[in-house]
Amino acid sequence: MTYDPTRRALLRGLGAAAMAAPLTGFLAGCSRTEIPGSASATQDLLATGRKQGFLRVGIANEPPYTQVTADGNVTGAEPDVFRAVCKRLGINDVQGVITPYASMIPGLKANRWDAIAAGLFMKQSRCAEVLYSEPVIVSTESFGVKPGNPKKITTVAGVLANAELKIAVLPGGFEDGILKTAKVPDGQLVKVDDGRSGIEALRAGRADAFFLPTLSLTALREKDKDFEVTAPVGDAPRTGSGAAFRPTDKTFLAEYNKELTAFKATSEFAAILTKWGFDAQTTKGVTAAELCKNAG
Ligand code: 6CS
Repeated sequence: MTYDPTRRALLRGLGAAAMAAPLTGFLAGCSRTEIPGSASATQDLLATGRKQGFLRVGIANEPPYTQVTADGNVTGAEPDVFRAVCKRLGINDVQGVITPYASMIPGLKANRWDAIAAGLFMKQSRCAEVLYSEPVIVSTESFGVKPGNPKKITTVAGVLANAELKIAVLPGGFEDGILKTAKVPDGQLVKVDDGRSGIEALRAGRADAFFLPTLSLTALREKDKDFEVTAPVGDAPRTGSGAAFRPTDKTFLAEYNKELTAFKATSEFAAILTKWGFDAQTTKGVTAAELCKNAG
């Protein structure tokens, strides 16, 4: 899987806003809906993917769900499974485009990428906009807290019960949605760009906790021991994710799910998930339909 450095360099240059804006300058002469190399302009994603030899996916950079290595390789549990299933469909390469979670679906609908493989957790509002594959990952949420968890932050209900508490979240992320659904006032939410800035907010005392998937916090703690990860949050919904496609790509989804189901029965699938710290057993019997019932 290759990471498209020119696009990253471009996006880095243009900053967050550019993540959502069409890169008109760079792609002079191209209409908004037709990005060279993007398969989105045609109805037949599979044929186009096979013909051009790759698909583009929206990703984050949040190990173990997604990771971009120093040499530009795009990996992590979701992209690795996506790549393997694409190969089974005769599409040998996948190009990753980093974007915030809140921009993943708008970018997919604006044909900036052909799919999302980032650990974008299923919930009602998202399932109403995109077609999710069957789940690849089932996981949990936790709070990153100061050593010893001095404010005893362990549940969503506990956050709601103490208006003093400030919780760092990714804007438009699943955790932001959980707190909003629980009617936690906006004033208690501290918006941060990514994992590292969430930990910074905690260290600087701008937040009392950072709400993120358990394994993402655990990965962050490998580099920075200055915080603790709580046990999975009991009153947070079970999270699950798979690849996401445009509503117009029903045919592709059907082919993709067929190969994914076969792939999930292989030791290679289990090996990918285990490598990234996930338990392949947890997806057993869990369906997209079920996870799409998650509120928010
Ligand atoms: O689906 C989401 O929005 C969340 N997913 C991951 C893997 N990390 C945080 C993000 O909020």
